[in-house]
Amino acid sequence: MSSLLLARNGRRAISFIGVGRRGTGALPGVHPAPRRFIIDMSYSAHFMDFKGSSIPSSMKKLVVTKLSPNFKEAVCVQTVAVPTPGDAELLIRNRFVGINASDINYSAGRYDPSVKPPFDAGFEGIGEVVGLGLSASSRYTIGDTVAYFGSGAFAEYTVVAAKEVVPVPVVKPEFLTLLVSGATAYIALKRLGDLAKGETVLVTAAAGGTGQFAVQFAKEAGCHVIGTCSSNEKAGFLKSIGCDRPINYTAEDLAKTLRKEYPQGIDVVYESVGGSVLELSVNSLANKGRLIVIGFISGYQTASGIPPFKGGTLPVKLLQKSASIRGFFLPHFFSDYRDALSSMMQMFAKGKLVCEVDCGDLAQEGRFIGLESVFRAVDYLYAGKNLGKVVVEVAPPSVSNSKL
Ligand code: X1H
Repeated sequence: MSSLLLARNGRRAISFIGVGRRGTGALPGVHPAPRRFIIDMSYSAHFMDFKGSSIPSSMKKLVVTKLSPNFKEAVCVQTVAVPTPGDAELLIRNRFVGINASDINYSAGRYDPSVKPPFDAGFEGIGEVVGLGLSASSRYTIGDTVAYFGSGAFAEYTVVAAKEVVPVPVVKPEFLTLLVSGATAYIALKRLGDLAKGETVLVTAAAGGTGQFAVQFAKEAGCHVIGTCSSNEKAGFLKSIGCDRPINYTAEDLAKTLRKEYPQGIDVVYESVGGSVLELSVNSLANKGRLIVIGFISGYQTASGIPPFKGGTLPVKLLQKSASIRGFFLPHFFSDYRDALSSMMQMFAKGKLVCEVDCGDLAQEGRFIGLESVFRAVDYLYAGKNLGKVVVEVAPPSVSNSKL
């Protein structure tokens, strides 16, 4: 416990009162009482270790101040005090944060309509533990490298419950791709896909954050994989990760290609676009086909968040093919999460999983560095420019920690 101190650099006074040998009052022959500290109990739940952490007194974070699917209108950068972790919590210095299409569903208040702004934005981060509560210290210590899936990630520092973090061997953005994007593909295909060897799988937005994983997991299951994308460069990437038939829909007609090359239909669709792409996907299903809705990005920027869908004949279409449409929302599959992550981390360690990261190196204003660039990164994703998972580098690596 001696390395755990009751203070944080420059922010909290060390809260003890020393009694005993202080001063000059000891009488000859009378042994003074041993040095004893009376701890200010108001800090007892917050054993902070600032050894090498150099935590500043204030930090920047992104806060939703007004509900809107327009991220720039909804969110502003605020300078606030660095938060203090509670007993079972960790204070994490974020090194990278992940951008998700759903960041704008969150900023529009769609996750929980009863929650009113202001609230913190961002779903996922990776970085190092720089402070922790007493009971969290049984499993974690300062300098541990961790990733997490939770709210308030768009900040220089985030407090996260210790039970919600995943230890990672190093702070690499590749690990960040697994938390939401990878886990969504892994669990959705495993639980809802019912994939069998030799089946045909269509992945829409296949070169995006989650699509890249769906392609690889469907290949792993022995399926023939078709992937849609918007450029030849992305089609080349899809080929490189094993996609059998990349379709650049800006160069060839998706409906025609599917009709011509897959007359028997598609067994499983991993669908994230919505609207006309969802309609086409439903119409392309094979007998006993399964369509998994993991999102519908084409609607998110609208007021309702829902793209138009001509579903009038849907019951007939599903019945005629004994087909089904299933929705997937990651927090509902909490019990599958740890297994999914450890399996994906092992695959990555063995070089069997590509986790493509797009930090905006080719973006107009360059690499996404610093929290302010979250705005650009969200625009970049919605412009369909990313190849792989969009990641923002919040801060440069800290020199004190070699694992970074
Ligand atoms: C409690 O269940 C949910 C599920 C989804 C609460 C909110 C949502 C949500 O906002 C999402 C969402 C979340 C994750 C994801 O990968 C995709 C989507 S799409 C979506 C949504 C979009 C527009 C709406 O009007 C409602 C939900």
